[in-house]
Amino acid sequence: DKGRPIYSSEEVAKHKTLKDRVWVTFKDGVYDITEFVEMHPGGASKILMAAGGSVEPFWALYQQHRKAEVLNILEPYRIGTLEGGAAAAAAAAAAAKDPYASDPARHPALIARSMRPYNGETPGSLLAAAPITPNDIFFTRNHLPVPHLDAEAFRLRVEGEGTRALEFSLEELKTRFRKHSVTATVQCTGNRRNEMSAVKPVKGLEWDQGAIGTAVWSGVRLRDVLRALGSRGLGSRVWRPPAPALTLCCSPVPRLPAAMRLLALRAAGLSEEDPLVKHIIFEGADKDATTGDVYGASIPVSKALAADGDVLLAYEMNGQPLSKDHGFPLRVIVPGVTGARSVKWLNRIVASQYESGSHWQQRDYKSFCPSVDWDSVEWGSAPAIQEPPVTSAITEPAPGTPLSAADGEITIRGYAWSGGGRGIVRVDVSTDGGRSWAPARLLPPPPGAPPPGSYSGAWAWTLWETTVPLPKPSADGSLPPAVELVCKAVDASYNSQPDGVAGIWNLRGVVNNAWHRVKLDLEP
Ligand code: MTE
Ligand code: MO
Repeated sequence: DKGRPIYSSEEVAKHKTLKDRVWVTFKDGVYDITEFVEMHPGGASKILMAAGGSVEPFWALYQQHRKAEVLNILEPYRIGTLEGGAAAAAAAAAAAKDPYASDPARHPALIARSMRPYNGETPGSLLAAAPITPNDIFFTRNHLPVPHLDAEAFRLRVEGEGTRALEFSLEELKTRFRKHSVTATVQCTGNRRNEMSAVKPVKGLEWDQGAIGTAVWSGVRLRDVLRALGSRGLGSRVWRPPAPALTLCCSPVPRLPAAMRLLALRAAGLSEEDPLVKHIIFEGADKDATTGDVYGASIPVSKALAADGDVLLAYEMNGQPLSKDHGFPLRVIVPGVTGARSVKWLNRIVASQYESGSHWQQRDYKSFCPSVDWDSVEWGSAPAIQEPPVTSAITEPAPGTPLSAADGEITIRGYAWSGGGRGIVRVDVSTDGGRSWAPARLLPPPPGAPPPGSYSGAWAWTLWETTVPLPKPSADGSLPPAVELVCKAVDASYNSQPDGVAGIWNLRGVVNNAWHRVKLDLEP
């Protein structure tokens, strides 16, 4: 390395385009790969994501880079040495007194929408590249600083009205209950909010279409844990009917007094018929230092206990322990329900007569008539969003990609997903702003998910693609100046999407499921 110039990371960051030349770093090496960009086997756009920074996070994502040849290809492009290295930057950040200073490092491909708290989405070109979203580029939605929990000391407290409280270590959860895996999409309620604020300003993060992702989640069923609450919580207080009443088949079983019926129900585990339990409340370990509030949400007990509800207390994401950003060591995954209810860093569950009283259950993640504003909103007048409506989006090509009519055709890719486990039966695509349509090809489901169009249990999105002709020059040689790509999906209940945002606009900018439109300039 002797004699090579030393560059700071700020200097490297200035080289992100072919015009400014494309620089990347690997370990302490600085490389000018401008000449290599067009030769990259994965395409120029993929390698340009690493421009101005380290290639290591991207190599970690795509296995094919874990070979010596790849280093041999890189080496001739070396121009210098990186000053200080990444460790120096991390130490400087931690030194600053800031509740977010100890937040984990994030993958540079994520598009940050805010840093404190951190919120970042997956770029379209990576989103629909595979049915399972790699952990490192799965969108992150945090309301508060990331809590740092110790897996050994961790305890999950489970309690309910009229029952004793139970505590489980992570190890107890793993060994006392059967491990279960569910392939499920998590989507933020504010996904695609930027289209709503284009109509009229809304309060919230300016998400594009990437606040969504799909993973194979593994853990224990919430249902199994709640049943343990019922039986273990009551212990010796279990009421048993007199023996003859149960053994004589033809004599009527005596009707139990209400309180005793309840005890009998509890003995068999928590039940939907229990009048004292209507909601299951989840609390996270992330806390607002000024108000003392912790993140919380709840779901109806029917979803929590349903045999086919698949609600998980997950400790793994795609076969790996949960990362810090995604809820280490334990989170809830509520399949088919909006992301806000899948509480991360879970440390308390309460079976209750009431919904969660948290800000996020009561005064957020609700939608209203477009005329309702911040002065007139009555939060209590609308229910908390649980199952979101059917949606779809184009992930490729990205807005701004120039189209060349000479190519003759274009390949369009995207995702479609609906709440409640309703599968996707069809995705329609238009290249003329919605005047004419053709169905797209639905891609095979991710591992563990039922086929497209399934009526229930379709917790994962359906990816789709289609190749369509581009407009041809008319007799006088003229071409439309732009093409408007549009997609819309139909779910297993034949729900479809509204054509525009205006009619579903709401002050928080949530549940935008309008037709997704991408306008692209057309060149000859
Ligand atoms: N859980 C806690 N404890 N704190 C949070 O801020 N955000 C919620 C949910 N669970 C949140 C949480 C929201 S709004 C969403 S969309 C999902 O987590 C996002 O999950 P992800 O960050 O793993 O993608
Ligand atoms: Mo969210």
